Amino acid sequence: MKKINNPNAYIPSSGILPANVDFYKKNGFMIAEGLFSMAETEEIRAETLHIFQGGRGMIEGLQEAGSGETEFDILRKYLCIHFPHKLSPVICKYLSNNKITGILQEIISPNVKAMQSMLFVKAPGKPGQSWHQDEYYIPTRDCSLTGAWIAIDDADIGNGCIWVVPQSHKPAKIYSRTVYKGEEYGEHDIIDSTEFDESKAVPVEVKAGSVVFFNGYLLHSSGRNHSKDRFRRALVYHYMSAESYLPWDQDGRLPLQEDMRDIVMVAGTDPYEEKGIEDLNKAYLRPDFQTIIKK
Ligand SMILES: O=C(O)CCC(=O)C(=O)O
Repeated sequence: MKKINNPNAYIPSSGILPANVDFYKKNGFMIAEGLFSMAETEEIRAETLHIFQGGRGMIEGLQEAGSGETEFDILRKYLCIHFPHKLSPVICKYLSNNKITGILQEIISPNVKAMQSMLFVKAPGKPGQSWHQDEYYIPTRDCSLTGAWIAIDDADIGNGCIWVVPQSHKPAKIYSRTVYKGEEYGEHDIIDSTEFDESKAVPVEVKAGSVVFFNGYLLHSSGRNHSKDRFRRALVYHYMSAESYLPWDQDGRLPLQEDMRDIVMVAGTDPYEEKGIEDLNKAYLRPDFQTIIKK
């Protein structure tokens, strides 16, 4: 497994150091290897199957699991479910796990809220996610948006690990977009690769249980799962400073408000507590456009 060639990219198991925070501020990402134990990772892995088996309720697009279907048969149909924390107490529990929130408080603010979760299955053959910035989709505009990407399986180039362009968050600008016609990625609306130097991209290969933290303005992608028989499951949570408003319409799924309040406070106190919390988002399956087109 390839390592990032700067030791400060890796948070030691004894806890985050100022050198890690400096690395993160400069490069836009860092890694906590083995942050979750094998038992914790296994709990998330088992919950992933349970969700896709319909054990947390049927959602649109989920297919009833047939009686002789194996884990492989069930999971290979899916790419990703959005907002699994809305269905699953297990996924909800890890959203505010203090091993994650302790790190977030060092890089975001003492007060942190979460607004999104995504659970990727990425079966063998499934496409990757093209170059993008999470900030484009989740507009916080204060540079505090942070993804915590938890590897449920070992992730490497072969099964479609995350790639990042170090320091690409620095201009704090939204890069322009173009149409993509290749095969590696599942989307056709991607960041224009003439806008940045793709040769600077590095793969972030990690073992199961590791967590990759990345800034919302950082250019990142993931490759297609080119392996024959290995899933590339990952659970991603998104967080931001609780001090900032969140004017997010969830890609047109919600009416635009100045401050979307379907959030979970995961650390510190909520400066806007008087506004209350709303239950607006629902779990949904991400359409797998390439599979749909090829059908
Ligand atoms: O895990 C992946 O394949 C993509 C994840 C990602 O790009 C994200 O969480 O923003």
